[in-house]
Amino acid sequence: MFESLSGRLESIFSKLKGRGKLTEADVDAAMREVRLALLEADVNYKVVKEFVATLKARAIGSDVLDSLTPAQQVVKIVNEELTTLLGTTESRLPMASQPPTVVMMVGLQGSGKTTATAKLAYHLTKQGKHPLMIAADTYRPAAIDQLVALGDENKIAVFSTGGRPEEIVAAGLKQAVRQANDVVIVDTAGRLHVDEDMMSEAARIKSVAKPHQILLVVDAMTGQDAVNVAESFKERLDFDGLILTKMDGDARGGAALSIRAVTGRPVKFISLGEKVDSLEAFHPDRLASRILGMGDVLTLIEKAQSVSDEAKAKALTEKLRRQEFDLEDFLDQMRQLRNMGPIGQVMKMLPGVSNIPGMKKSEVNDSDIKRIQAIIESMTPRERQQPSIISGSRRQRIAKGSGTSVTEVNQLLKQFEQTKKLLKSMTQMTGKRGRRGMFGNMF
Ligand SMILES: Nc1nc2c(ncn2[C@@H]2O[C@H](COP(=O)(O)OP(=O)(O)OP(=O)(O)O)[C@@H](O)[C@H]2O)c(=O)[nH]1
Ligand SMILES: [Mg+2]
Repeated sequence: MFESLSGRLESIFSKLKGRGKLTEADVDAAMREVRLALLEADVNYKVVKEFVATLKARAIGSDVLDSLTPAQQVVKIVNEELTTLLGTTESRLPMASQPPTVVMMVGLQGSGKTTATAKLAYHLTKQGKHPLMIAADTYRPAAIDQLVALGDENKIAVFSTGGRPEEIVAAGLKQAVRQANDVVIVDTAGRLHVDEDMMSEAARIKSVAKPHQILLVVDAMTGQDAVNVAESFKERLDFDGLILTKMDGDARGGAALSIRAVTGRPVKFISLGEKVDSLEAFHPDRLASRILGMGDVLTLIEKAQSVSDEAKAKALTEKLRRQEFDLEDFLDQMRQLRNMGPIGQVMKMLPGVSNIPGMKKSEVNDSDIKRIQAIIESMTPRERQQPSIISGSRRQRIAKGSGTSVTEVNQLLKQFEQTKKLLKSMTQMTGKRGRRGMFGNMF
């Protein structure tokens, strides 16, 4: 997700940071590069134009250029403006005061509606809701079976019956009331292109379902096509928010960065894979930081919390406080990270990780973890507890013992120090707020 844009922006800003004092011409040149990077990421050209104009107006002011850290100020401004572009605030799914809350999914064929229906339902069950999915796609023969199978697999209620889509929806809503489902998600049929047939069917379903929210599902990999589709849907049907799917395959990010500015509708969720648990709430601020390589620590924490072990968490917080966090804990932590799903995704959320050689992009995999494990297991217990004693000759011995190189051992030790620092600053942060366990729950 956003790999190419992220890489480009990082190199633009590291050049800028290398300069110290900045002139107007420096900022101007950097902004030209930002503009190109965004265009290459397939961001809508009007959006790019406005975005860069805003950035320039803010960055060329004397309070930036004359500040002690002008390059950092520029990055900060870019971060803020990216957040604004993506949507400023987190987009929630509002619940109706009178349940059930009805959500209607619309979108082109193959955009990911049916899977997104199940993912959203799954997401809501994690929040204690009891959703009912209504299979109202009578256009594609296997569509109903697909939703029923997803429901069975994930223990989510599905309503299906014969008849026309609007009849199915009416019957499904009655069932939801009978079964006291608090959320109803209606899966509808897509077509290959925006056409009259699809739009009128969607309108008929809308008039029966009276949805509180219409969510348009678009495939992020289709870039500006997704934006055009969204514009058509807005004209013909209107919708309340977007689900961007296949973000896992979208290295450029053009749709995500343009769609809100173009349609005026917020992105509410992004989907990062085929599995049912791959839907994430959309957080513009976190995504902006991720794009700028500043890491997405909050999402990491949330992911971690879902696989956390309360007892270990307390022990770790305690160790950090006593400054006893050692390489054993580090290894343990790495193993826990592996439990969190696609390891590359998780690691990339840590600030600075993308700068560690060999950890670049999504190359972090199980073999990296195995290497880390081999290196740590080649150390003596004392070395693991007190990494500061690992001298040059010890490093050579450890490299030999683990079948790695001294460089790899050095990298690991550096990464250990960075992690320790990060963890420490985070426990202090949460400690100050007096909230036990925000980060403590992590491991
Ligand atoms: N990699 C990846 N694949 C996805 C994602 N979302 C959906 N898919 C895949 O995209 C394909 C189409 O998804 P569906 O949910 O069936 O699409 P649909 O919009 O319901 O399609 P129709 O019912 O034909 O209109 C499936 O193979 C999904 O597994 C995602 O976020 N990432
Ligand atoms: Mg479908």
